[in-house]
Amino acid sequence: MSEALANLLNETRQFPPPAELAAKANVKADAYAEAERDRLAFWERQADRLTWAKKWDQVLDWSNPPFAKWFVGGQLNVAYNCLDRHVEAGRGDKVAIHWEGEPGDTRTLTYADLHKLTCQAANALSELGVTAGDRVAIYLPMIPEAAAAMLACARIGATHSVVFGGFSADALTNRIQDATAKVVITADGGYRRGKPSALKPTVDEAVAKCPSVEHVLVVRRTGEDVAWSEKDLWWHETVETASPEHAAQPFDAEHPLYILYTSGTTARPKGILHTTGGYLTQTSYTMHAVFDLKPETDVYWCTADIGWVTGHSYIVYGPLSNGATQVMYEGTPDTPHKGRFWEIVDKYKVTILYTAPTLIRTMMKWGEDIPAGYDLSSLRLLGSVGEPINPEAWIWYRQHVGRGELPVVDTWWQTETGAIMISPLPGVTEAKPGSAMTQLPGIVADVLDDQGQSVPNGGGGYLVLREPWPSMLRTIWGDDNRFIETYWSRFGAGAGAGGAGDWIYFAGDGAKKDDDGHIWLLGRVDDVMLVSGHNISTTEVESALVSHPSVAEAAVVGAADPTTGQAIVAFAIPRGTAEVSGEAGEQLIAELRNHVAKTLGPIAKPRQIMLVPELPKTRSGKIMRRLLRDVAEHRSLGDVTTLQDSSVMELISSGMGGGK
Ligand code: 6R9
Repeated sequence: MSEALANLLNETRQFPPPAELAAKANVKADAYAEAERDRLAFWERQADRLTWAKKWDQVLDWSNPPFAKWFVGGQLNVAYNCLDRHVEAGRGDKVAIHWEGEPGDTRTLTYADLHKLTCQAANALSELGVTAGDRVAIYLPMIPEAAAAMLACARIGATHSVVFGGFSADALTNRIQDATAKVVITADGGYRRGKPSALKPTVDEAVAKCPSVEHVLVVRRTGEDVAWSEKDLWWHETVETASPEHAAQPFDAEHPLYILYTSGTTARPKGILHTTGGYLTQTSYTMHAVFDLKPETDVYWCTADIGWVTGHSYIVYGPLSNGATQVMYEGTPDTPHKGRFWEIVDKYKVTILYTAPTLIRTMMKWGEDIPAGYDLSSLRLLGSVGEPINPEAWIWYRQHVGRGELPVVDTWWQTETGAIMISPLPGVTEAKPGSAMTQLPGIVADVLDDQGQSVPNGGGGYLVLREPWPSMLRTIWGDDNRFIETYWSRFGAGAGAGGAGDWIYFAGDGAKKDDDGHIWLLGRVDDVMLVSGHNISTTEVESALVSHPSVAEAAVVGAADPTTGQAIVAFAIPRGTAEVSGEAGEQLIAELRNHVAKTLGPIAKPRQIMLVPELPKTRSGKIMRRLLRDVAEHRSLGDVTTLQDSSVMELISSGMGGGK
């Protein structure tokens, strides 16, 4: 990427960790040097945080790149590490999950309770003929059974494939077929936006097309009527009547733990495969290091859905392997009112909150009076994941949720990486708003230019990972070639003749190093704009827009332009109080265009800005710029199946042509 991009960045604020947190932090600054001295020995020490049935013979086997094997010869059981060992150590009465249903019903599960339910589910699955290596699809709302189902699979060595409960029958069908799942675990439905939302009919439609499925286990959550077939079994009649005695067998460190499909931009989703020992080592360590988790006193809450990797790694495996107490919430942030999240923080005295920029920007739009109405004094650490967080959103989060004093950890990672890779350490790093800052100890990240050269500080390019890491994906399920092509063929040895040398993982994200060498994520490479020969990142223009007091959220795309190649087209959601109709709207648009030009330079001035009420988002909350590009270029919309709310696009398309 060009120098224009490198010059855009101008965020200079910096926030050191609170002294008390720094003094008591789980991980201190020496971890970096320790890992650098001997990376593999460092990861061995982190693997030792787990309980192994058999110790490994070799830390890393990288003799057949890019197919990695970690902790070769080692054996362990993931569910044992997440449950049994805490119970055996006398912590069975400790709360594992404070569950809050959307309608306000609650359940409290101790480690002993969750252990019992998991053992029963493991026995039930075994009785249904599920054995190690079989695949089980999980299509559930955010209820404790989702965690128990995943852990039950892990316990018996079955590979789970969790499919987000908002996905359609087609999406579910494709995923069940790709993994040839033998059993589906679902529910009659869950609660969304104040009413029951059915799941079972979607499963029925999918299972009709999936001959591999032998049984469907159905949790009763909403109590609504469901159609019933001979494959269906009620969870409460099958699992809850099964024996609670179950001895966890150890599995090989490289035994497949789960497949998780990334929606991606192409039609065919990629089944990302994660395995056992390395995955648990890194999710467990990063939970301890990045969230500074103190299992005795912390109450942790990750607002993600279990259908995403964040839910896998930081609701199930990371927190439970560390013996955390956590909150799990079934519903939406504005049901029955816009203070619901803060009410939950207040009620359970949450100390660590992990959420997404899309949520933070929504809260900004709703206004700071809402969090101000609750007691958030229990909080001590805030995290962000999923998209680049705009500096103003970061500052708002710290100010209005974090009392202007809490550390914010902006954590960069992917379904493919399995665990957090780039993030501040809360007791060490002087964080800069908008930057994920530094590779974690044991991780080797870099930013390369088009030629594959590492860019100097101040330069921008492509984010890569130079060394294998324990929780890395092992392949794309059933498609090794696509694995190599997608991630390993852009740079390094995998790029063939021109790219000799080491194997380099291509993350698909644009990034830059600032003058101190800190990393700033700039959005997906596909989204980068080329304006008059200059690469400009969507993230930076969006952040400039969000830094204007009248803008809550913005999305920026490059649209074909006869003179500049691509021109910047922006979509902005005004903040609650901004006047946006008629002349006031025109005035605001003119002001915003100038504001961007002033903040980033004239090259980044949008050709056109539209004020919109909403933005198209994936179901995991990421902005779908591809669809906005279709609108900006007056094309009919491409694949909208992963869109969260399809009415949004109609609203935006019908308004197009209005803004200047
Ligand atoms: C964990 C997760 C991965 C993509 C990733 C990047 C974006 C995630 C980010 C971030 C900037 C962060 N992303 N965290 N970008 N800063 N802190 O979200 O996994 O759903 O696979 O998405 O999300 O573009 O490549 P996944």
